[in-house]
Order: sequence, then C-alpha cells, then structure tokens
Amino acid sequence: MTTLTIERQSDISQPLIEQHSNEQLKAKSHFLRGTIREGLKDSTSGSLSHDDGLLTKFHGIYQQDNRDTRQHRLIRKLEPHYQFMVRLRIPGGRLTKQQWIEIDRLSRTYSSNGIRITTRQTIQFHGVGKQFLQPLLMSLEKIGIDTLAACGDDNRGIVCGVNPDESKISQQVYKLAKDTSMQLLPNTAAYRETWYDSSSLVSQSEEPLYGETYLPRKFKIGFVIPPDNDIDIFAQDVGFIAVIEKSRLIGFNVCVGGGMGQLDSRQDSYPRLSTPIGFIEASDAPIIAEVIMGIQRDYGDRKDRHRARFKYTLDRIGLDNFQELLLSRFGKSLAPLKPYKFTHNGDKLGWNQTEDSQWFATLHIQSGRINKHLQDQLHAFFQQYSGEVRLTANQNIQLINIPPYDIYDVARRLSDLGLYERLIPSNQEAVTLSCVALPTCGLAMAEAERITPDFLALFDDLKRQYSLQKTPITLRITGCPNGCVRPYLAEIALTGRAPGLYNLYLGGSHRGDRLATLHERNLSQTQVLDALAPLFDLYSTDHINNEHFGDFLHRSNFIKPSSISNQSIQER
Ligand code: SRM
Ligand code: SF4
Repeated sequence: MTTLTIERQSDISQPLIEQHSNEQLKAKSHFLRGTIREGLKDSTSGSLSHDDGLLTKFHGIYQQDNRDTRQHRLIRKLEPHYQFMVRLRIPGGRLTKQQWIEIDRLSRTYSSNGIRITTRQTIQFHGVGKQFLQPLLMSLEKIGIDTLAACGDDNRGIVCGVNPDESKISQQVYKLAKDTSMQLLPNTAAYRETWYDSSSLVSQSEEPLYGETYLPRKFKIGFVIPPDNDIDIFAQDVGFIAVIEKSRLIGFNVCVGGGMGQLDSRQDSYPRLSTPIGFIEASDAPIIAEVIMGIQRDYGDRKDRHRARFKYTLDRIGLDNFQELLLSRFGKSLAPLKPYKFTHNGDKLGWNQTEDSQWFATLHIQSGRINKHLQDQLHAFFQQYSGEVRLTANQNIQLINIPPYDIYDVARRLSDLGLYERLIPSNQEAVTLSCVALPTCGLAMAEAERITPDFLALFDDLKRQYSLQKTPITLRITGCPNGCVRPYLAEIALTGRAPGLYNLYLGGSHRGDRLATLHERNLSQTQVLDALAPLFDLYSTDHINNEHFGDFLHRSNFIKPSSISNQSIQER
C-alpha cells in the first residue's frame, strides 16, 4: 500500500462547512434530487431555484436566459427570458437514422433554435421552456437516449475518435468507450424519478462510485486512434491512445491531466496538455478510467472550484505521487509507452472508404449549428437514408456505414437537396471551430458562433493577399477564455474578453499536440487581422515545403518555446 502523505481534499477529510458551497449543496441534495420536481410544477416563473439550477446540470440540463432580450426585459421589469439548454449523452457520437429523425422532430417541438452539434460529439437543444423538459426527456428515453451526466461534476460525455481505415479497430475502441461511459455513469435514481416519474427510495448505497458529493469538478475522457487526433486527445482529463500492431488493437497509451479552461483574472489557471504516462491492455481501459477518476474524487480541490479540475490536482500532488497512488489502486504498473504519431486533428473530409469497403462521408456544419433550413434539408435526406450517423468532435456530421451499392444514390440525394457542397467545404472552413457563446451562454463575454461567417470571410481575404488561400490554418474562436472549442491547441485562436474584443493566441499545431501562446490582448476583429498580416507575409515567403503556420512560428522562433509540447513524447 502507498505511504503517501499528501493532503487529501475529499469530503471525508475536510469538514463540509469549509468546502465550496456547491459541495454542501450536493451533499444535502439527496443524490441530486433537491427540489427539482417541485420547481417544475411552479408555473409562476420560467426558472428553477438557484440550487436546483445547479443540480439539473448533473441531469444534463442548464438553466439559461436569452441574453439578447435581457436588458429590454429588465427595463420592462419582466423576469429574464428563462430557458434551458438540454445536452444529450451520446458516447462516441453515434446515432441510428431513426434516432436522428426523432431528435429532429423533438427539436422542432421543444427547442427554439434548431439542433447544435457540440465539440464533444453530442447534441444540444437550446431554448427549451421549463414546462417542456419532462416531455422532452421522456420522448428521448423512448429512443434510448438520456441526458444523465452530460453536464455537472461527474464523468461527462466520452468522446471517441475514429480511424476509418481501421474500421474493425474503430468498433472495438468505440465499444470500450461505451463500456467506460456506462461504468462511470452516476447511479442515482433521481434522474428517473424526476424526469420519468418513477418512484424509489433514497438510499445511502445509491452512489457507490461517486458518493454524495460526486466529483470536485467535471471530468472528461477520450479515446483516439492515431494518426487522426480528431478528438484532441491532449485536452482530455484522461486520454486513451489506441496502439495497433499487425492490425490488432493491443492496448492504449494512457494520458492524464489535460484541460483547456482558464480565467483571465487568475494567474494560477492555465490550459494544460495531458501527460502520457504508460501503456495498458485494451480491456483495462474502463477500470483504469474509474481508478483515475477515483483519485480525482478523493484528492481534487473542493474549496476552490477554479482549481478543482484534475489537471490542477495532478500538478499539486505531483506526477510521481499520482503514479504511486495509481499503482496502489490499480494494482499493477503501467508498461512503458508505445510509439505513436498523429498527423492532424480535423475530420476526414469528403468521401472515404473503410477497410471493410463501406463508405462514409463528412458533412461540414459550421459551428455545429443546424438552423431551420439545414434541418429541413437533413430531414428530407434522412427519410431515405439507410446508413448510420456519427457526430464528430469537430462539430460535423458523418454519414457512416454506407454500402458500396448505395453510394451513388446517397451522392445524388445529397446533391438534389443542396447538401453536396457540405462534403467539400473550403480548406479554411474545414479547420475552423467556434463555440456557442451569445445569446445563450451565460459566460460569454463576446460573440463567437454568430461572428464566424463574417470573420472567416475577412480571414480568407487576408490569406488571399499573401497567396495562402490553399493553406489551411486551424482557427478557433470562443466567446470567453473557458476554451469550449479547445482554442489553446489551434494555430490561431481568438478568445473573447469583452464585447467585440478578443485575446489572440498563436502557435498551436494542426496535430493538436502543442499549446498556443498569448500574442496580444483585447483586440478588435480588425486589429486581429492587422496583427496577423505581417505574420502571413513572413510565412508566405519563408515557410519550408508544406510547413504548417503553427510549426513555422515555432521554427522561426516567433513563438518562444515556453509552451509545452507533446511532440517529443510522440517521436520516441
Ligand atoms: Fe464548455 C462551460 C458549451 C465543450 C470548457 N460550456 C460551458 C457552458 C455550459 C457555460 C456555462 O457553464 O454556463 C456552455 C454552454 C453554452 C451554450 O449555450 O450551449 C458550454 N462546451 C460547450 C459546448 C456546447 C461548446 C460548443 O460550441 O460545442 C461544448 C459541449 C461539449 C459537450 O457536449 O459536452 C463544450 N467546454 C467544452 C470543451 C471542449 C472539450 O471538452 O473537448 C472545454 C475545454 C476542455 C476542458 O474541459 O478543459 C470546455 N466549458 C468549459 C469550461 C472551462 C472548464 C475549466 O476547466 O475551467 C466551462 C466553464 C466552467 O465549467 O466553469 C464551460
Ligand atoms: Fe460559453 Fe465561453 Fe464556452 Fe464559449 S467558450 S460556450 S463563451 S463558456
């Protein structure tokens, strides 16, 4: 057993009263029940109480208000236009065609702004009224989908990349991702009681894994199959990198402690790339994920929520101490890391065939937003489609498992419905991501999704001036520093600071394995473009062969090598 003496920050070692108020709320919530059921019946307000609003996050539901109408309603002394964001739990992002068709129908019935594909391979409904939450969740249950733990201090939706050239292995990895999701799912009956009206008794054994205070903070896991880093493995709290030998999945390299979020106001907050720590057999993935999550449950900071993510726990206790804890709880050492290599972190575009001869095609969806028009086009398409659907961590839709005999029909229908051009987005569109931000995100300080089309047009113009129109440069835009589209991995990132103002980050890589560095603060969109112009000029003349922009900035010492990179490990 370990002789570790590091301070344990868990619920059992510290009086609850000294911990963050959210910890006290969780503890008294009767395993996430609170008074949500009563609140849903209260028709005098469109909102739930503050405490219940925090608890519903664990149920995948966020209380928000329409920020576009906030000021206007305040002047008229009306309560804010409360509405809810509902995030589905879809591990690995796979849906059947029937599930898509029903999600489409439900969004038309209950949500005010179409469907939003997220950067963790799932779907969000925005603008759902309080009175519609229960019918929506009941309808989702009928198609085998819930929202449990899609948000909250628990293991969030597990992302799973795909290497379509290795479709047998993709299946195996996907199954392990699903198994891990099930293994780490909260056990509370509160979800079924609240949303499906089932009855049960609160029992202390309700959450054997999480306990009554759950985790100190959200926890994220991802699986990836090199050479595609299509889920940004180094941004995950725990990442599993598939290792394939002689066309067999032999196991995973395990990475720990990734995370993007930071606060501009806190010097001690930072994005962090995960650290690869060793190799495990494939079947051990769910159990080691549980063990690592257990360490975070017991050692994570429960006083300061801004320092509560696993990356900070790891840096506080130290990698060696963490490894010692892991050994004592997992019961065996990890083997040395196996070599791996990533070539890019986007989706495979256009048409592709898998090793078992099935076809798949990626439909590019800007910012993941499926507005009414696109929704109608997709609705018509899915009526006659016989394959399956996969949502990607780059906010796109993949049509998968299309048999060879069907491909011409599928292509023709996409073309007839005006969807074909989504298979061939411009190379810049294909590597651009932006987060939801305004009007729904309560944390947004600036626009992101809504300014993307205009900013992209200006960005493209600038590239053209320096003959860079054929060069994709990963560009990510967020409305605040929280990093929901993993901006600190991009070659160029804008993170919102205030209305119309952004911090400019430079120098991440197109492989998703290097952190970008803060270049300038508080720039308008025009100032961002002005700051980029001389760099594009240099890059266009001085880059070597197919060198990417982020790599060029590093080689030319424009970016100081202070930012951490996982490249050295990759090239072992
Ligand atoms: Fe996020 C909070 C949207 C992926 C880091 N994120 C939020 C909230 C819920 C705002 C809030 O707390 O009030 C946003 C809801 C906006 C809305 O109206 O829908 C929000 N995050 C999103 C989505 C929808 C962005 C998107 O455009 O796709 C993504 C949903 C993923 C999902 O399906 O689960 C989303 N968020 C991410 C990612 C990317 C990832 O996980 O791969 C990150 C960075 C990785 C990480 O966690 O470190 C991320 N979101 C955050 C943070 C910063 C956490 C931190 O460690 O400090 C917050 C704020 C917080 O938790 O306090 C946040
Ligand atoms: Fe909201 Fe900030 Fe996340 Fe964008 S990055 S969705 S503004 S929390």
